[in-house]
Amino acid sequence: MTDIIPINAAEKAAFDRDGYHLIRPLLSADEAAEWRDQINAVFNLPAEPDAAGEIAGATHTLADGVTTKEAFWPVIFNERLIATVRALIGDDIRYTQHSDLHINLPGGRWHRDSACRDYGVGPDWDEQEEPYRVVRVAIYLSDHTESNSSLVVLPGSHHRESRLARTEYVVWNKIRSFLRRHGRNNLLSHHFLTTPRRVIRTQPGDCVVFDQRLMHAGGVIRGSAPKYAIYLSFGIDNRHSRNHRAFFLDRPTYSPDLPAALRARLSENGLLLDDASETIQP
Ligand SMILES: O=C(O)CCC(=O)C(=O)O
Repeated sequence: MTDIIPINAAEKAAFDRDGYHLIRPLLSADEAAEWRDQINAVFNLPAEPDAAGEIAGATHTLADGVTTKEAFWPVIFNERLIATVRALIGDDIRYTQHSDLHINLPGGRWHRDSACRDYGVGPDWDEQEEPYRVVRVAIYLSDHTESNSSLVVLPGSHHRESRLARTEYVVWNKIRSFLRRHGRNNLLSHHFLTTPRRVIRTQPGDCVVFDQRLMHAGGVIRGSAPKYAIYLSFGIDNRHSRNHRAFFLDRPTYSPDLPAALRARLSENGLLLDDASETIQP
């Protein structure tokens, strides 16, 4: 353990209230550039500076890439990240997998990342016996001014949702799906009328830690440079975290077997979640 003091009481209160916390920056500009090149290597793309031109307009994604690609394991064990997640949700955290590597993931629909995505429906919303403390960690490696890279969140939507807000995101999502089918996804920015939204315009090395139940959307991308992101997940050692991992392991793109060396390292660092034993569908 190091002496990192990651957040203060006001930031912890804001996380509990709003459902997200921005670490700006988690990584230096040089580290962000190194991770962009590591991601390029995964997709057999050239290193920077040649990469930008070749990547422009193309999307590359690898589900569970942080788990399956050893080069990315240092992200899981980043001391500042671990200390911050502990300060936000509790000391007894585990790696809950649910990782991704993205280049240019197009601006997305409003959604939650939790297993139970409809507000109030399903065990993710039942905190009578155990608190829900599962977070998604989104590490952004691109500058908003060059790529329009952003994450849009509805603060507090992990705790409440009005019928009006629900109707509104359903409508926006229908419009987005329609535009997508017609190749016009980028036309529609992420407006929201019935509840405040926050647009986090990313700088390279930014990290957003958010409750998996928080309503969010990847912002529309455009510009001269690609948008790069690394995603992973942690939760405290309880049923909600097990359910979350089990939910994603049910998808064919996620790796049910942790690589043995990663399993050993997680175990040494107290971050290994016992095997997922149940799958709870939304
Ligand atoms: O592109 C982004 O920044 C957001 C991606 C996202 O919403 C997700 O992976 O769940």
